[in-house]
This record gives sequence, structure tokens and C-alpha cells, in this order.
Amino acid sequence: MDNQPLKILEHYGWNSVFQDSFTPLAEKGWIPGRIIAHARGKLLTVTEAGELWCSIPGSFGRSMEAEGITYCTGDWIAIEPYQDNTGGLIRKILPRMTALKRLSTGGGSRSQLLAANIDTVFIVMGLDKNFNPARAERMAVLAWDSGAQPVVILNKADLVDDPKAYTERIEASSPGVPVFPVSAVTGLGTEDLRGILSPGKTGVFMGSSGVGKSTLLNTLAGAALRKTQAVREADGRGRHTTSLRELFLIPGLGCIIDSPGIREVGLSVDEEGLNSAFSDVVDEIEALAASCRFSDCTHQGEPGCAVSAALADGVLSQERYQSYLKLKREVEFAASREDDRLKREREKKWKDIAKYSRELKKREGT
Ligand SMILES: Nc1nc2c(ncn2[C@@H]2O[C@H](COP(=O)(O)OP(=O)(O)O)[C@@H](O)[C@H]2O)c(=O)[nH]1
Ligand SMILES: [Mg+2]
Ligand SMILES: [Zn+2]
Repeated sequence: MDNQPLKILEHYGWNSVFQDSFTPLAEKGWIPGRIIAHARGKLLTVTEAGELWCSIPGSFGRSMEAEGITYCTGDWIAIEPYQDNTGGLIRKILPRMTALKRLSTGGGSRSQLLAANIDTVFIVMGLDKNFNPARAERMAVLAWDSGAQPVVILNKADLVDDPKAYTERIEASSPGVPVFPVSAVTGLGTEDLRGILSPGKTGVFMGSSGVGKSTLLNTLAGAALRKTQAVREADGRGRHTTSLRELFLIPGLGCIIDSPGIREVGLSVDEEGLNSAFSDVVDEIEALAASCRFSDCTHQGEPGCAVSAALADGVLSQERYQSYLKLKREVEFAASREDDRLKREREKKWKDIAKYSRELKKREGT
């Protein structure tokens, strides 16, 4: 291609590979679009004509379920637009170039898929209390597995004396993964990050809540695209004020997916991570539990359960509650596995010690 300016969709990553798989679909009058957010079974997409909300036809939903496939932010899809262009229907998910998934814990659930068609996975850690080379390593495994290039961002470098020391530890434990110490607040090191993406490329932020992903997005964009935690606390309206959009186009830089749902789920989610990810659900359950008939109610169908009533009334989101329970089971499962592993290690250690002392005795005997 010569120096034609990029079309909108090309800025969003549209290329000849997607075009090839789309060509036969264009004949049906369908148009291509990229999912930039989804909520309550509706997809917000960007198309050559601008943003378009798409619905999922029942038949499509059923066939996705049957085939065990799902959509996620970053997917390219074929859309059948309504006559009046006020929306459309998703008709096909185009084959993905890459897909970031959480580690499979068995069973093909729809929440396994985190982001699609990404070039770079930015593993974001905070140099406050969030630094953990082992965790970076596990996240890098997920990233490599997705087909994208992992990059570690050590944010909040303004808070430590010697960022280089942290950089070296990651470089030692995660070979082949570039490491960037930055500060989203002072801007330190963020210029170096700009070289990673380019127009048409997509990165995704992965990392615990509070490490500064949204702040970094805003710093890179030079605009407040995403509300940050401090802002959210200040405006007193809680998490509901965050924008729905998850995939952001930063002119001249590329696209970045900043999704509250992508922390590090499926790695070693701990109780704390679970509670912070679902603080809204946890708070609501806690408040509701006071009205349950039984003080030791497990909210699993007991009579007079306020949580069940809230779910039935739609006061508590069924979808969110279910994903909370699912992750909670995962946490419990991971914890029990970890216990087993520690137990085995302990047993092996004692066996080794016993063997060693037998050998010592033998040697002494000779
Ligand atoms: N000192 C310092 N604080 C930061 C930096 N980046 C973000 N923060 C703060 O960390 C908190 C969480 O940031 P946020 O972007 O909401 O984190 P997210 O949950 O990963 O999106 C906010 O209070 C930010 O101001 C940084 O580079 N240095
Ligand atoms: Mg955020
Ligand atoms: Zn209950």
C-alpha cells in the first residue's frame, strides 16, 4: 500500500487478513466492526460509519453456546446493520489472530476469553506493594500463550529509589520480556513505551486493581479517557461511573484495552483479589445477609433468604452474582490445590531427610 491515510477501521487494526475472511460476508450486505465493549448481552462496536450497538440473535447465541465459542472485546465481527442504521445484529465472529485467555480450569466457560486480536500484553505491576516477579512470570505465560508479545510495565517508579534493581529481577525471571519502569503520574519512562505500539496495533493491560492501568492509559492518551480509582472515590459515585468502553483508540499510538475484568484472573486469584474485583457484590451480599431468616444462611436456596429475593427481583445482578460465585469456587479450588502441593512438598522433604539420615547411618557404619 502507498501512503494513503488509514481508514478508521485500519486505525482499529483492520488488515488484509481480516478483509480476506470478510469478503464472502460482504456479499450478504454485512459490515465489519470491532467490539470495543459489551454489557448485558449487547455489543458496542466501532464500524467505518461510527459506533454501533449490536444485539445477538437468539439463534446465534444458541449456536455459540453449542460450539462453545464466545465473543470478547477486541473481536472483529460481521454485522447485519438495521435499515435505519440505529444498530445491528452480530452475524459472525471473524477468525482471531490472537486471543488472551485465562488458564483453563476445566470446562469451556464463556468468561475464559479475555481479549482478542491483541499484539501486546502489557503486564502492569506497581512498585509499591504489587511487585512480584513470580506473578509476572505466570502472566507472561498467559501472554505467550495468547500469541501476543508480553511486556512488563513497572509503574509507580516514582515511589522507589532504584527502579533498575526491580527491572533486573524481572529480566532474570522472565527472559524475552522487555521491562519498562515508568511513572504514570510523572510521565517518567512513558515515552519509551510509545515505541511498542503503532497505529493499527492493539495492546491490553493486565494487572491487579490499583496498579495504575487507567492512569497510564490517560497519560499515554494525554486525555482523561478512563476514570481512575482516586477520581472514583472523590466523586463518591463508586464504580458505576467508569465508562463502559474497554478498547480505546489513541491517535498516533494504537489501541489499548483497559478492561476492569482483566486483572489476573485464573492465575492465582486470592481471596483479596476476589473481594476487590467484586466489592460491589460482596458489599451487597453483606448488607442483604442481615435480613436473611437464618443467621448462618449460605444463600443457596434456604427459605427467607434475602439474597435469593434480591436476585429474583433483579436488585442484585444475576450475571454478576454468578461470575462472583464462579470465581469464588476457582479461588477455593486453587487454594486447596496449593495446600495439596505444599503438603506433598513437605512430605517429600521429610522423606528426603529420612533417606539422608539412613545414608549417614550406613556410612557411619562402614
Ligand atoms: N505514585 C504513583 N501513583 C500512581 C501512579 N499511577 C497510578 N497511581 C495511583 O494509583 C491509584 C490507582 O490508579 P488506577 O489507574 O485507578 O489503577 P487501576 O485499577 O490499575 O486502573 C490512583 O490513586 C493513582 O493516582 C504512579 O505512577 N505513581
Ligand atoms: Mg482502572
Ligand atoms: Zn441468605
